[in-house]
Amino acid sequence: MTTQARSGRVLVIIPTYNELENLPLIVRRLRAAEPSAHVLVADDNSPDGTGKLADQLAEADDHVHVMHREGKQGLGAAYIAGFRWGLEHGYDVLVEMDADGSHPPEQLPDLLDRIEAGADLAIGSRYVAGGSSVNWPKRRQLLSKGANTYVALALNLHVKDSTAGFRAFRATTLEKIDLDDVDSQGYCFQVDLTMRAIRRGLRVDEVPITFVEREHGTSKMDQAIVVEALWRVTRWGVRYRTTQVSEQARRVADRSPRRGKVGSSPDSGNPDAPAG
Ligand SMILES: Nc1nc2c(ncn2[C@@H]2O[C@H](COP(=O)(O)OP(=O)(O)OP(=O)(O)O)[C@@H](O)[C@H]2O)c(=O)[nH]1
Ligand SMILES: [Mg+2]
Repeated sequence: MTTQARSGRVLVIIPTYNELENLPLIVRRLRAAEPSAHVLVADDNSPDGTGKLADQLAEADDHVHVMHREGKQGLGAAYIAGFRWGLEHGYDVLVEMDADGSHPPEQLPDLLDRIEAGADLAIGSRYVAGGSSVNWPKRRQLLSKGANTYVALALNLHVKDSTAGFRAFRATTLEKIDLDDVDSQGYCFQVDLTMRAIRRGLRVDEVPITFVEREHGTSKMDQAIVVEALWRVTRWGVRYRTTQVSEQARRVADRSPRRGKVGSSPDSGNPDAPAG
């Protein structure tokens, strides 16, 4: 897909924690792939000096910006801070992209094209036709596929790769999904935002991407991230199903001629407010 003139301003947010080797490579590729896009590096005071390197990149290129954060607070918190910065600065499309090369910047134009075609959220998906994972260990593939199957069943999302972290949001999408009460991280952060978009009736499209295992640096993925995802998704799933059942019961009761009308609470039918 060729890069075309964009109808809105695009900000690509790259969260970093110890990505010294990867950051210059990814920024260079990104600037070549989508030259009009701006970049915001959201660094959590990386001990390896990634933040300083980001400053040097920003000095040399007016399309690169840096947000220095106090310490490691998780991927989700870094993205939320980056989204807020982007919304305050008037960007129309905000993109999530890892620094480690797993999300090929050369495929960003495909995501942006999908936004221009009307999507409110475009997800770079490994699990739609044409998508794939390269060099990913079997164990990680199984975990990812298992997580996506569980999420799809528990939350009824109809998205094949709801944990994917390469995605483009319209600014209006982020404004509609109450960033204030998103406090999930890692895998779960991505599921959370996907769910919020879908429950609000927004258009979520999946675009095939080739996910590539990182070559430099180390993964920040750990057991705590998996456990968090499991318990939060289970809680959201129970809440979603409970709301569905009570909605169904209310509809049946409303239709019954013998019973009086069952009162409805103001927030009934609103399964979209994931708690915690
Ligand atoms: N600012 C910030 N960035 C983070 C944090 N944790 C991870 N990142 C960045 O988020 C991106 C994804 O992290 P990875 O460690 O690659 O995790 P992952 O992609 O889920 O897992 P792998 O598939 O093992 O690479 C990378 O750019 C990291 O540097 C954090 O606490 N703060
Ligand atoms: Mg990674």
